[in-house]
Amino acid sequence: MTSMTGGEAIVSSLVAHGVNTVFGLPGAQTYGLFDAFHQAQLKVIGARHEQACGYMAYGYARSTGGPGVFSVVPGPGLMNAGAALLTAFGGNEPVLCLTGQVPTQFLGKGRGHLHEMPDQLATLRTVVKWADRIEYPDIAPSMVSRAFQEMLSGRRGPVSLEMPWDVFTQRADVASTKPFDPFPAPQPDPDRIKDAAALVAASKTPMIFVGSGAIHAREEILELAEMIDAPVVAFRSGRGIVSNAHELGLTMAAGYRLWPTVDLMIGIGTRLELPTMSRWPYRPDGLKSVRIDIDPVEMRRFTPDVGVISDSRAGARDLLAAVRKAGYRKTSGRRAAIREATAAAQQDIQKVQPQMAYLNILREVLPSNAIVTDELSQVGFASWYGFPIYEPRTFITSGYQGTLGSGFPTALGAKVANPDTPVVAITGDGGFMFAAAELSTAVQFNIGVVTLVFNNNAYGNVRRDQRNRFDGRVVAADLVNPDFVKLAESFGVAASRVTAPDHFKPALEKALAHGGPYLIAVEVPRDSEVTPWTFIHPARN
Ligand SMILES: Cc1ncc(C[n+]2csc(CCOP(=O)(O)OP(=O)(O)O)c2C)c(N)n1
Ligand SMILES: [Mg+2]
Repeated sequence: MTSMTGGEAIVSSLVAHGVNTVFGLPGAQTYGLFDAFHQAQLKVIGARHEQACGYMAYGYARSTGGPGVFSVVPGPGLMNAGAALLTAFGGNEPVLCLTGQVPTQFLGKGRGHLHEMPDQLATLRTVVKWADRIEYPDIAPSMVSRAFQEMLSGRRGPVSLEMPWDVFTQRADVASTKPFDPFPAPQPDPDRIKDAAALVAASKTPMIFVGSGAIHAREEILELAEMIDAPVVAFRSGRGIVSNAHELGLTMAAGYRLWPTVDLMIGIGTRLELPTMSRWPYRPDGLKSVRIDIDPVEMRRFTPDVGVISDSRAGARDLLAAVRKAGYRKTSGRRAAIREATAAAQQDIQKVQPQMAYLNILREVLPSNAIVTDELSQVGFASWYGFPIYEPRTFITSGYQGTLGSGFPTALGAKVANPDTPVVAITGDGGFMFAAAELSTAVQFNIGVVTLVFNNNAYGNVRRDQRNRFDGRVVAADLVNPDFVKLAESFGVAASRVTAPDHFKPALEKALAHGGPYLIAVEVPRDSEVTPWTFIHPARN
């Protein structure tokens, strides 16, 4: 037993779980926590808005595969971080949010104490996987262990702990932290595996879909794909599990060309958004389906012919063994068809200009392990299929949340976690400005992210939709912007301007060589972009 404050008890538990970096913005309730961060010599990255704390923790988690931790004040601070928590929830990322509460004596009274909200814990529980309150210092170690267990078990996700204001500085005797083992994952049911293998054996043209839940199963998945000549398609978070440099690692644009011929889809650790939600407009006749997922609820959301509820690695491993035993007769010409689909897609997507001109240069200049974050923007959308990815965790998007404003702060968090890896944020002028104040954070902590701001002086995607669908009427979609180069320079961030793809390569090389934070403002005439949607949602324009 050691005498500790509530804040110190939380921090000693974080340290026991291997945490050495936290993102945070302090306030009255959390002074005791931040002082404990300081005393424990954690690296504390401050920010100019709570959304950035949450997104940085998300970028940290996604790029490393380990937990990202952030702290914000309760109420408004927490709500400011809400979009980032939702993003981590959608992306199944282990992000721990530490926040405060009103003092114990005011809990639940509704007196209107500083930052009070009607039922913070209830609100939190609707946007994270698990949340609880630490009411006394001595229960902090077991609560923190529980938080890590929840965040890292099964389908991963964000969690949150709140502590009343007075408890952060209240002293008690606290026992040392014992991390909890993750909850055991369900083992693949051998009968289901046999049924799945039978479907695979009967299939001539299988296609594998992967999501972030399959990242740790990449070796088994590649072996399975090679054994059955199946292309492996990822939408966003599963990209890089099978490299786009591999013949069987397909972008969605290439995958869609083969889709009409597919007779079996195998989903591993993925929601199957592309083939089963509104994106790909039809399902081939007679299509069979197999899913491997650790989350049983997924089987209810889209019920496959055979569902295996297990960790993706264990499931892929057992399926591989069962298919090997059952034997698989490859269809002659399948590899050639896959190669042709990739080549044809590669040619077809070049019409998405000027986005592809920029993306081609970006890929040519960046090393294969560089980390890129996107924004919902004309270049960001095109990057989903037009920017080849070679390693998992190197392409960080906001997933199905599509949270505008996430890209730049997410990149900052990824760079904090990977200081020696080039990190580039692809943003639009609209999305970048959500968190432009974090240029200060980049300077203060020397976070060398290269930010590309594609400036079309509009919420360009909204503008196109409005023009196409509402008789040309545009509302709240045009933007008046600062001079982005001057803006960056005024923060102390080096910057340059590019007005055509021809000038992009030297500017990018210079930015990467600079090492510190850098912004490239790419001027793109309004409405000049070819729609990127053709290859994401073939039925819309
Ligand atoms: C938090 C949030 N607010 C609003 C939107 C709706 N939205 C999607 S794309 C977009 C416009 C993006 O503009 P910009 O970042 O400039 O990219 P562009 O399309 O112009 O390249 C908006 C407002 C969103 N996705 N997320
Ligand atoms: Mg724009």
